[in-house]
Amino acid sequence: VQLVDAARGGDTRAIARLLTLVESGAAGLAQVSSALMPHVGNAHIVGITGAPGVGKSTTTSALTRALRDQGKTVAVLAVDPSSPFSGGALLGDRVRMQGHATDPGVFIRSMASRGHLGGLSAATPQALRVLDACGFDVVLLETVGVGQSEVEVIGQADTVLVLLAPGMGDGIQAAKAGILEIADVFVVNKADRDGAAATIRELRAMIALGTRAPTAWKPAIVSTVATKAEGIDDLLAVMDQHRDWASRSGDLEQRRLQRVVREIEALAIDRVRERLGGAEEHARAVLAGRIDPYRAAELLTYSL
Ligand SMILES: Nc1nc2c(ncn2[C@@H]2O[C@H](COP(=O)(O)OP(=O)(O)OP(=O)(O)O)[C@@H](O)[C@H]2O)c(=O)[nH]1
Ligand SMILES: [Mg+2]
Repeated sequence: VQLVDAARGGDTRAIARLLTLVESGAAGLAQVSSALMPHVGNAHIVGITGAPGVGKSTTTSALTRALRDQGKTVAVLAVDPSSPFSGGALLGDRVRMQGHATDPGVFIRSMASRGHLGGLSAATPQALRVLDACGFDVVLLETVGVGQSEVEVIGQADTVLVLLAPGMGDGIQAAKAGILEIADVFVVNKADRDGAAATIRELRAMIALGTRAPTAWKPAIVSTVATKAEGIDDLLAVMDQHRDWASRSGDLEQRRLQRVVREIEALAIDRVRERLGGAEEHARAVLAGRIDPYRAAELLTYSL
């Protein structure tokens, strides 16, 4: 709890230590969590996702610079749900983000899943809470890849940016993972390349065909050249518009509510799982044909 005070006072090492606690799922987390609670709810959490190489890290860096120019403080949380270790991609990101290394208004951290159950989906909301409570105006939550776990992680954001690049055929890839449905803003990056206009047309057509309710937010499309910071100011403006719309319409509150519902359920399920003990003995009985899986589930939950 002292650690929480230090972190809120802007002590970068204290923030980092809190995040390590969260990441490792250490005991004492509940106490930390409750100390954070009175201070959360002010940060704008912006998720950034898209296929590998589309320009997420470059965009994150450009957004960070532009937000700093507006006088806002920024935390960047790079999350890699698919690999248990922070690999090369994140290393490369460190190099890209180096321009912000000496700026006390910017905090950068990467998280990998460390292989434990429920790992990142459980750790991400806590980590966001830490950064929110520490007073960062904007938290940029960057994921690697577009799989199911990325959708889960990015679902923690108030505003979701989905990055595409011309000619990568990733529109369709992303659609499979369900990421298009959760986009609030489509960012067509690498607009300096051929095919950007075609990608925008495809997106417009897709949005027009979409099944979202008429009162819902209509996903915006912004084109950028992240390497030259082109379109970044437009992107910031759209991010703000979305945030304003979301708080006015009640969408933000609804999202936050659903997020906490999922978080509580996940924590509760962990507890139940702990109390259940192993199912292996019952599994053997099922395999041997002595009982069926329904009966096994009954036996397993008998003591709950
Ligand atoms: N031409 C062009 N290249 C870009 C643009 N934005 C990023 N790049 C380049 O694309 C490459 C990948 O960019 P990253 O920002 O690392 O992409 P990423 O999505 O973070 O990649 P992963 O983390 O590996 O998934 C780099 O070489 C960038 O310099 C752009 O707007 N135009
Ligand atoms: Mg990256």
